[in-house]
Amino acid sequence: MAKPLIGILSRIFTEYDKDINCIERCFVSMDYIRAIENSGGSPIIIPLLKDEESLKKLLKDIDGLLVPGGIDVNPLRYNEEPFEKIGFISDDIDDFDIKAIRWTYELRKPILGICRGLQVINVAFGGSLYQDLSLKSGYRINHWQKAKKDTPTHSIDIKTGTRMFNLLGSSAIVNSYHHQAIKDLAEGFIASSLSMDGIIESIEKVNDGYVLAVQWHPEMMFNSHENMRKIFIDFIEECQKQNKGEIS
Ligand SMILES: [Mn+2]
Repeated sequence: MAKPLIGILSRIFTEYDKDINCIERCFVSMDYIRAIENSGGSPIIIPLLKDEESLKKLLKDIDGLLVPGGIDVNPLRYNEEPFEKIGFISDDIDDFDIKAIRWTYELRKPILGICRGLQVINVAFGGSLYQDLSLKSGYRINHWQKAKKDTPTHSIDIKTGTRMFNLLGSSAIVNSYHHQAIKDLAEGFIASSLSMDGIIESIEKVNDGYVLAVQWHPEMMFNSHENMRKIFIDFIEECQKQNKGEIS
């Protein structure tokens, strides 16, 4: 059986150089590529396209979509004005991510979201975000660790009966690099895990289609933590089952 083709949505890096001026480059972090290829998938980078026909063509060709980390989602997407602690935002990247997520979901192909991926999936399906964790009242733990990228720093409680529970069991310790989090969870999803300060650390679509997303970075923990490999292997196995469909 052929390996499933996994599209990874790219990000934009603007290089400032005194000789070249600012050059925009399209990239995907190597950890995502390695995690997919070491889990039995064939990764392919999807460039930040504006042409809808070209994007749909690529989404029809892939067997699953990985929505990686990145900058903040524009709060106007969930009907909020920007708070002063909002980070970098880009309408081009929001348009690209949200279209790719909705069309891939229409095709009922599996979607795995990581970090911003979780946040933009929640917004694409009608949910909202805390623009900064300081806006959530009460006890808070550190969600931006000062430690090596594969160091697990905070624990999560995983809800019984969820897909994440089947993969990781009732608890896990994860790495953490986020200053935002889900506020209102999109309809049709459940929060499959929470940190000790009540932040939603993973979500999954209930019943209809495979959409699974995590707030931490399992791709950075892939080599050193066997449990994190299970998330990618589960996603790749699900992609293997897919038949190619049509976008309406
Ligand atoms: Mn966290």
